[in-house]
Amino acid sequence: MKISLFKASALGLIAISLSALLVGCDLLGLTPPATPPATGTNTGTNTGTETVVDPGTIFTFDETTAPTLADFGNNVGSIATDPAASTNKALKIVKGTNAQTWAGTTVSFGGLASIKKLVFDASHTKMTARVYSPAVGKTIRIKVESATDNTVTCETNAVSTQANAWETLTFDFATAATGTSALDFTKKYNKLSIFADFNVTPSASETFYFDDLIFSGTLSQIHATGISLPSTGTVAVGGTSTLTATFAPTDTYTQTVTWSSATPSKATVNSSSGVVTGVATGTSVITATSSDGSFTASCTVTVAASLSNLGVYSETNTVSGSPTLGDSNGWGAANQLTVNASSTSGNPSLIDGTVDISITASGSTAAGAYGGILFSYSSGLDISAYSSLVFSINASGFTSFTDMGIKLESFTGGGNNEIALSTLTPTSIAGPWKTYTIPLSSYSNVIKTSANNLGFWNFKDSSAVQTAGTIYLDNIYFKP
Ligand SMILES: [Ca+2]
Ligand SMILES: [Ca+2]
Repeated sequence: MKISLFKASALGLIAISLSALLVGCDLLGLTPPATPPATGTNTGTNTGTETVVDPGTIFTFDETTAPTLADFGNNVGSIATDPAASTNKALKIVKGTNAQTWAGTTVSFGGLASIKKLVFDASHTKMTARVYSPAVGKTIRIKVESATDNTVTCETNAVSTQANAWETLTFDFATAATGTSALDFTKKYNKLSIFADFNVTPSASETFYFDDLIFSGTLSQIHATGISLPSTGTVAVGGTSTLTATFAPTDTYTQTVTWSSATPSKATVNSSSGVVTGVATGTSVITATSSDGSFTASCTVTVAASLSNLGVYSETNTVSGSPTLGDSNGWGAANQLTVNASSTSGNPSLIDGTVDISITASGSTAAGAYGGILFSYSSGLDISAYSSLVFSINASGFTSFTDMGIKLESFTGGGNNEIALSTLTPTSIAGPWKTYTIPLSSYSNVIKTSANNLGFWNFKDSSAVQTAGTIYLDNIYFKP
């Protein structure tokens, strides 16, 4: 379940009850903390933004915590054993025949895919890297940029002079590559990407290795000035919700926090992942503490009673909201359907109770043909506390059944999304019945407090033609 924000008025009530609680502590002779962390605010002593650290070495690929690699343009980067020294690790880049000319890999340690800031000045513009190229004459490009502003960039090239052997190449950012921006000493450069055989899509796959990126100047670390959390959130008993701390600035290099719960009898939190688990109804203040600067931020999590499934068409799960079931006959070039909402003809393989829905399509090859069934909630159904839609389908009586759409729609202030069954994997299979679960986050256009239509439609074979056949649907419900 997702954390949801309360309105500001609720925050005021929480602030009042927090002070009342602290007064109560005093009366009992307990000592409240000298400066209790106020809900939704930051405390901390770190006022600096940067400190200069370990000048020079950017990457060795033998760090205790490996850097994060992000490939683009079909580059394939990995941290691999040095082809010439089995105890050394290096960055391996495979550029295949499907790679873009601009394929590359961003290598990072910090927040927003950053590295420590490269402190360029007139006498410190160079970087060296050990390079192991498959051939002489391959252009290697290194791009540095601002992690927070992708218009601030500088790119420079070096060319390999060895084949299948290590050599050290120098990259001088004072000499920007043709057509790229010049280095600007007033700008921040704290993101780095490597491009092998730049501007070429090779006719055969090529493998490069890179190691020991060393900057001629110093590196400085961008420090946190604060962290924040949503002021409030909710989770159900037995449910989970993940809190994420937001760092200021966004490219703070070290974005690690430790989590704690003030009242673990109500809600616990995993100290490293921020996953909150509801234990009992009530509230707990969840606090994040940053490793950089010891900033704290708190979120008051309300633990609500656990919810039951909300049935749409089900005998196992209570149906509420009074949906009306209709079919789409008469919608134009429709595939003619016969819908039987209380069929027992799905026997002997019923999955839920004694009845299911049978939908018999007469088939249509007309252009634009469509058809399906619809559960309608004329006054809107509140599904905001639920996380997924579950349904079971038996398509054994439909020739070459391949796909269908599952559409959810809200009329007021929202829109709709349609999810293709072919994009889903069944969460369980029982005989001819397949059960599917769709996260409600997939229906991003739908106003979850007032959903109006849930449709199952356009049953298609592998040629995307709606052939004649019978589909059974059953046990449709929203799950917390
Ligand atoms: Ca290494
Ligand atoms: Ca049933």
